[in-house]
Amino acid sequence: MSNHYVETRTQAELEALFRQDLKTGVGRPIKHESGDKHTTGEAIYIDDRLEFPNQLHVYARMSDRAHARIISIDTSPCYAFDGVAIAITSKDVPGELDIGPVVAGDPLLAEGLVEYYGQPVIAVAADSLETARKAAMAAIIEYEDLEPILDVEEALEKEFYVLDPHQHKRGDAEAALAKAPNRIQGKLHIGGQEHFYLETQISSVMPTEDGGMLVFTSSQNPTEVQKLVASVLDVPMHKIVIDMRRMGGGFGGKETQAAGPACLCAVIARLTGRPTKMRLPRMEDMLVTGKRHPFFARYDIGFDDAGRLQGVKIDLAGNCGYSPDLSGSIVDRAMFHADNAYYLGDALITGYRCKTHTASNTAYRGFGGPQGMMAIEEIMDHIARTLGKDPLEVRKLNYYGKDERNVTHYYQTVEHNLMQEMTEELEGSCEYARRRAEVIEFNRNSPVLKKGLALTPVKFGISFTATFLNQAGALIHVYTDGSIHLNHGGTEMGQGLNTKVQQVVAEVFQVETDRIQITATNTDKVPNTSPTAASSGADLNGKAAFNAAMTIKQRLVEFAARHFNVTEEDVEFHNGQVRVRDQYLAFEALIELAYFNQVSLSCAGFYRTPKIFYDRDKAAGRPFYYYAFGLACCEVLVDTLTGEYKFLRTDILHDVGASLNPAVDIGQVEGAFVQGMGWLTTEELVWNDKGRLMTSGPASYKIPAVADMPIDFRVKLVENRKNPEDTVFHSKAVGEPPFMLGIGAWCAIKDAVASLGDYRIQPQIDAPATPERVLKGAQQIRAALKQSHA
Ligand code: MTE
Ligand code: QUE
Ligand code: MOS
Repeated sequence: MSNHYVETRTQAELEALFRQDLKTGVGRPIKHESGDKHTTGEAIYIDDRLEFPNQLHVYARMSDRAHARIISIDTSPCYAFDGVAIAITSKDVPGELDIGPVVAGDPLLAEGLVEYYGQPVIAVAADSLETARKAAMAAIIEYEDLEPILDVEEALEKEFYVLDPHQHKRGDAEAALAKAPNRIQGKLHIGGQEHFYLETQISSVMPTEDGGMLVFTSSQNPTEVQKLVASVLDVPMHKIVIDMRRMGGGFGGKETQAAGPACLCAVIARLTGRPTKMRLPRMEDMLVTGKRHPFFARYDIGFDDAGRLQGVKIDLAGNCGYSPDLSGSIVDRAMFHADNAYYLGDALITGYRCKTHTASNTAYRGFGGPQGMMAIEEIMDHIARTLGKDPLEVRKLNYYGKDERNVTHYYQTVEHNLMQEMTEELEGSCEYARRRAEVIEFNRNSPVLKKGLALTPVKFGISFTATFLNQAGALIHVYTDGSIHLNHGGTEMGQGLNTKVQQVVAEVFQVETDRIQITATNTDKVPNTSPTAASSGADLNGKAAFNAAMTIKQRLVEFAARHFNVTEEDVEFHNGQVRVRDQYLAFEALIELAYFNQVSLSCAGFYRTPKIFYDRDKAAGRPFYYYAFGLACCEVLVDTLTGEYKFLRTDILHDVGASLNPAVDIGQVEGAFVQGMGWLTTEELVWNDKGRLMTSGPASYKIPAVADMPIDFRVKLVENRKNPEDTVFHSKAVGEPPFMLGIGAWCAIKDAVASLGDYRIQPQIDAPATPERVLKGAQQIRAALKQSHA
């Protein structure tokens, strides 16, 4: 037996293999890399890891006041419980107390003041979670209550902000409004949304040598956790290693707010010298962590008699909760999407970051974009009802067009706009005109049950608007047996990022994906990474891995040309084999040969997005590398005496450029649509007048279930439209854009209710359109009709 690679196949057999195509390369609908493990339960999440000996469990006692001064904290009663190791307050944090991601504002434990019901005040570590919880509840905390502000409109009125207002401006909106033939105003409340990842926030920390820590965390942002753990411990970042294999869902909720549990564990591990774990029970997770920002929007718009916008003034007030977190960028993204797919004319968009005494709201799929789009989609419906037109006609009339009608209110030109052709395609394939006529006919003969139909577009800007974040790294090793180790700075949260990056590397080396081992995201392999967010995980990390793989491949090509005395053009990789002029050898044979000839088989790759720039002071530039487009047509049946509804059918046409993996992408589109529909229909967050979140579990907070899906659900990806920009294999990002297709569901409900007033009255149906709100909208129209008949 030899340890060396021995070829047993003939040249003819190798050549035949060479001529076949790769089965798992780019563009193939292969299943998720962990799909089997997800379904059998073999996928390892942090809570599934073997526990370290002598490990502590942490429970944080939360504030039960929305706004209060802390008079005193007595933790001595905690120590009466057997198994309690330590009870800490803000004073025990050795380094920096604040863990705010961009600017300060988030103390790890409250100091002197609590600013929301649910804010962690003390943390207790014990040998079981149950003991830690009982002990934490025994501590004595005295408060002096202060007046909380809980309402976003009140905060706006009082100019109670976490950050300053900001504007996007084009032309003279006031003058355009004054001379427009039609002018209307309106208001809209848009609800928040709980992330409801299946795996709650969790971290497990092991103290290592030299004051270091090995941190397992369920985070979209390992580098930021590394930085914050180092900062609360007052050690350099090089002491801290973050390991992140997978999350049981993130959806933006683990972009900043995974850091809290990791930092608390690290502080306790430092103080006790023991390994430490913290996993938030569902209710604690829902009380402590922030959600999607609720928004209050108001508008004043002018349009011509056809329904074409001439000028808009839109105020977008985000309810940020008690601290800034990422609210600066989130409200910015809402403002960037206040146009959605439409040319606004002269525009003044103002974003407010309102402070309330609630948990600090954070990233959530779409990152403010969905809330910004809700305002303009409400405006489209409002124009249609005012003029008595089909809302789709008004939408199409306002689409970005050619020449001067293709520049956004932040001065980016909308290039390669697919909206018009995609609308034509979906209108045809979903038979919009025929079904519109049928819906009108049905409603004429049905006084109580009403059908609604809506076809709504999505245009979503791809890139972090904080331009520096658009960078990524990767690390590839090829071992001497031809197996490949792949690491990159992105994180897997179920979205299929690892599968896609694996396919990219498979394509470059022309080997099947089973030869490529995916490994945990790790800060000591790829440093200084951006969060996996803004839908750009595959765009950025796919390119970084592509660059690393291409470098190794080029070394192999140069080596083979030299070694076999041929030209570089004579060396070709295909389907696991390498052709060297007219000779064939297996990929692993070439790798072994390269190793013996001292060729480096490991490489780090880097990528930065080209072309983008943005000057926030001027509110102008090209913040987005490109746009992703999508459309949904939703049909609903509403009972206008109860407000209940059922979605009958949804047709989606969505643009992912040249798909890296159509199976994963269709899964993303379906999941995002249903999550967006849930946001705008059944997912209602309710706080009481003391600022306590009353919907703190699945019994009172209703996410969509299988039976809430449209009965007939048809999802199609745009064909033959690769991304014209030089993205990884000309694909487009998919993670967030289809979330906003859910707006079609909300518009369909409003369409059904508007039929009560012969489509001439716009019902006020704030989001989420729960049955109660739908019923109120129906009653509003019935009352208006009664008044006009009297
Ligand atoms: N899909 C699953 N299954 N789970 C998730 O947590 N997060 C979404 C989206 N799709 C998410 C998901 C969000 S908020 C983003 S920004 C993207 O995935 C991030 O991954 P990507 O950039 O690799 O697409
Ligand atoms: C979309 C995003 C993010 C974003 C901008 C987007 C995001 C994010 C940040 C951000 C901004 C400034 C920082 C920082 C992060 O901006 O997720 O650390 O200093 O974290 O358009 O998803
Ligand atoms: Mo997604 S909200 O950008 O994590």
